[in-house]
This record gives sequence, structure tokens and C-alpha cells, in this order.
Amino acid sequence: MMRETYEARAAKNSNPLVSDIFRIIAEKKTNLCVSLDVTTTTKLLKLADDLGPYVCIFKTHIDIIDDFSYKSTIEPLVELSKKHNFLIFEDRKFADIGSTVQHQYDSGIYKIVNWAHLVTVHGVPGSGILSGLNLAAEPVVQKIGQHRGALMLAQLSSKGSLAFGEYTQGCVQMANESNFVAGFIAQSREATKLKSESVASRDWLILTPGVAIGITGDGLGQQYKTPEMAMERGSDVIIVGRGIIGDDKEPIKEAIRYREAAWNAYLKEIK
Ligand code: S5P
Repeated sequence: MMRETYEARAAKNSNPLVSDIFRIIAEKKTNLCVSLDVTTTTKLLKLADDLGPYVCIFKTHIDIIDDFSYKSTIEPLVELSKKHNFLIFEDRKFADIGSTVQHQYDSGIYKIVNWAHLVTVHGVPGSGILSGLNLAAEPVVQKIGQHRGALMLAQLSSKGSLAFGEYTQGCVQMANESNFVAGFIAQSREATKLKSESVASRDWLILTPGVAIGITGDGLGQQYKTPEMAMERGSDVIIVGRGIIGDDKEPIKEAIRYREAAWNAYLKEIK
């Protein structure tokens, strides 16, 4: 499919966080997000420093870090995000009522809202989840002058996922009614278009996980497509975990390969 350049979309988007992301992608010429699914702070920070130049966003699952501490895990990660100009996306997959997620976002040991530009959110509980997260984000946005936003899980990459059809449409409807939503985790842009379009659709940021080269699954339900396939379906950013940082991989070499594949696929499609 043909698409506009990231630069053009950055200039037009009314959501400042989405504009920032499109701008970083255009400047660094990378639409790659690496999923840093590792269990130690040392591995997390080494990968963030080594791969920082090749990504626009790093995705984390901060609750799988065995030796987590705010000071030794988060503070250096935030420094690296400034050094290499990437954003941080904590894949928290919030899924509770507004009041609970508000605290899960700003309290506990992780205090996610302080450092993660993006977080993932399930639509299951209804729109209160977005209001609760937004309540936690407002004071932080005020205080540190950075933007915060949610990516709603419109579709999942895993086999047998229940997130399709009417559920996906419901998520898009919820997103349309909240300024806190930056975009979607989805397998295709098409799925994030409302069938009954009464309001003009926003220019959503679409991130696509379940991307790998030369492998179709992981034996636990993950289903892979290639960077080219994800881009052809209208993705803006591919999310790659084990394809780049897997035990048998050379992460820098793989990051360069995936970045090139996704960037060339984008170049083929621009108007
Ligand atoms: O539908 C999804 C949504 C997400 S956020 N499918 C996914 O795989 N993810 C996440 O992307 C998942 O939690 C994991 O962190 C990453 C994929 O990792 P990989 O090693 O399979 O590339």
C-alpha cells in the first residue's frame, strides 16, 4: 500500500507524542522497535546501549528483571534514551478498572509513568481504564514536560487470540474518544479502521509484534511474519524480540538486518 512519509505525518499529527515518534523515526531512519525481553539489568542496559543507534523505540517487560531497582535499572536506561534518542515503551498490558490501573501506573516499585513514554492497554474493562491512566499521567506530563500515551491492543499475534472483529472495533471506538491513545498494537492497519465511520479516523501509530525472519512460530502460540509482510499491512513500527536478541543471535548484526528490511519496505511504499 502507498503511504505518506513519516516526516509529513509528524508535521500533521495533533498528538505530540505521535509526532515525536514519527520525527525520531525519520531522523534516525529506523522504524524498528526492539523488545528487550531479558531478565537482568546488565543485559537490559548492554542491549539498550549496543542497539540504541538502530531503534526508534525500546520495549520492556520491566517485571521480568530479577535484580530490578529503580536506581540501577531505570535511571541508566533513561540516560541511554537521551544518549541514543529513543523512546521507552513498557509493555505493561494494563487490564483493570480505572482506579487500579492509575496506581499500577504511578506507584509500586516500577513507577512506570515516570519513565515510559508508551504503555500497552487492553480494552476489556471499558474506557475507565484510559481515564485512570490519564489521571496518573497528567501530573507527570506537567512536571517533566514529556508526553505520555497508550497503545491499545487491538489485535494480538498469538494463535487463538480473542481480540478480533467486534472486539477490535470496540477498541478503536474507545481510542477515538480518548486523547490518551497514541495508536495500536495490531497486525494490520486495516483492522484499526472503523466500519461505521461517523468521526474521521485519526492518524494512528501502528506497532506490529510477532515479526521474525526465517521462522514461523515459537511453539507457545507466537505467530511470526516477516518485516516486509508487517509493513505491507500498513504497520509503522515493527517490534522484534528473539529474532534480534535470542540466545543464538548476534544482536547488533540482526538489528541492522531487521532495520534495513523494514526501512526498505517503507521506502518502496512512500508516495
Ligand atoms: O500481540 C502481541 C502483542 C505484544 S506487545 N504479540 C506479542 O508478541 N507482543 C510482545 O512482543 C510480547 O509480549 C513480546 O515481548 C514481544 C515479541 O517477542 P518475540 O521474541 O516473539 O519477537
